Amino acid sequence: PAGTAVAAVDLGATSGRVILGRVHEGTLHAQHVARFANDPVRTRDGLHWNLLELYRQALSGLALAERESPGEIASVGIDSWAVDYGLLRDGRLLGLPYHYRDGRCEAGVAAVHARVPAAQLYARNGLQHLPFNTVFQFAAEGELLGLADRALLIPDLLDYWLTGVEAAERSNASTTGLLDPRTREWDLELASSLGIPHRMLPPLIDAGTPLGQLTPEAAAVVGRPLDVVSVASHDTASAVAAVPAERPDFAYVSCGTWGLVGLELAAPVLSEEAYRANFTNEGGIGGTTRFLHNVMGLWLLSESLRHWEPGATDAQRSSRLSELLDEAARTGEGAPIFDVNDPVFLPPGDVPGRIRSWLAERGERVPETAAEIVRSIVESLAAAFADAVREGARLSGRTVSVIHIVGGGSQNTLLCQALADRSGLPVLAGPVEATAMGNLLVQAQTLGLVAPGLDALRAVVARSARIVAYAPRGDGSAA
Ligand code: LFR
Repeated sequence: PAGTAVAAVDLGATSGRVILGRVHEGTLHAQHVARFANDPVRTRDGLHWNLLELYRQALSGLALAERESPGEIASVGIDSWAVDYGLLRDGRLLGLPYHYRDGRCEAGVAAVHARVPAAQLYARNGLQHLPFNTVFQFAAEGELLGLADRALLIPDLLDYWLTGVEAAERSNASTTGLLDPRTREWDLELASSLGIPHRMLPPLIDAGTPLGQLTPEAAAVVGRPLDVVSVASHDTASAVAAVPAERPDFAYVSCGTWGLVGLELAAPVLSEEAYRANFTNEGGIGGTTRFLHNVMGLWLLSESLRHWEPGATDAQRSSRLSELLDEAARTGEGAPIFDVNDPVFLPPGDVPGRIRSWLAERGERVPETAAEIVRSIVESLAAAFADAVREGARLSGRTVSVIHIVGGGSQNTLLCQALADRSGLPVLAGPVEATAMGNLLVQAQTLGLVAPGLDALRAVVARSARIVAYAPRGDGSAA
């Protein structure tokens, strides 16, 4: 349909896309305009995002969208993965932003914990310990930090390049370790005690805040000075907003590179138990808390494929993965389960070899063929997802009666069925593009095209997406 459109730039850890959306009679129609690879680059000093390339691709995707729908795009919003940032001085980028899978953070973690012990840090920021949380990356910067007068998270940095406006959108700011999850303001006392100058932290804004028009330089590429709106710029926050839940007692798995598993709560849970279970309290839209745990996710499959098919294109790898999943489905029950959350699986490299060693070291059966390894990964992911749902429910004192899985993993039928079996709960799978839908619909709400509130947003998703239901087989004791 023609008429008012909104554009989402959604950057994932392995690919990015530009998607146009239109809301018609309460239904969202989304149209892919551009898709591009996100290939990090290793230089002498570590693993970096190719941010200029991502910015160029975003601009040219928007230019294409404007050419296809001249004059119809009412706003643009950007989301990406969390925690990573660029340091700036006088508006200029200092060095290439690091990839969170770079291994430089160990010293940063030790330095932070020497000043604020882990349990105390959690009591303040409610964030699960991940070695790459922004606060640890800052501590690993060394001298450079003192030169910077600003840090902007990836989507905020791209918004800044697009509009000249410096801000920190709250959903993503909540992954830095420097935001107070109760007040949703910067914890300036914590920043001071870690030697982080307050000037580094930009003014906070909520999803749905208009940022302004494209700069003349950006408008020259796109063809028109489009309006930019801040969305839930943390991809997981956009995805959770677009979970098509119709009742409150749901858990979610946002499954892409990572599997983000948890519940939506009205307030953070900062208990000793939540700290021990390493559950996080990230910010959702409408002041909600995303009480969740990071599980390793489809990364284990994509990185295994990269190892098995070194010279292949993305398309070749994904068709090989489909073949392997079909084969894996026929390998039968009883695949060996490994702990997907073991940090040995975090860095890029020979993931299949690490899985085999992990199992061998513990005297478990070692999968031999690629299909057997794929089956082991899928079953181990499903087991970890089911555990995290149970744990999240226990820690928050809530009952869960359905699991929604969204993102790329919702297309993996083997994974969805295994999740239903291992949790003993019905699983509703879809939409695949939950992140982009959350991005588009927050913009639609800002424009008044969708009624305000999370329930109204979710109702649009429920009407627009194809959802597949998986019923648990057995009683969940497979777990
Ligand atoms: C998912 C995600 C996770 C975050 C990880 C690293 O794409 O944003 O929520 O923990 O990437 O930034």
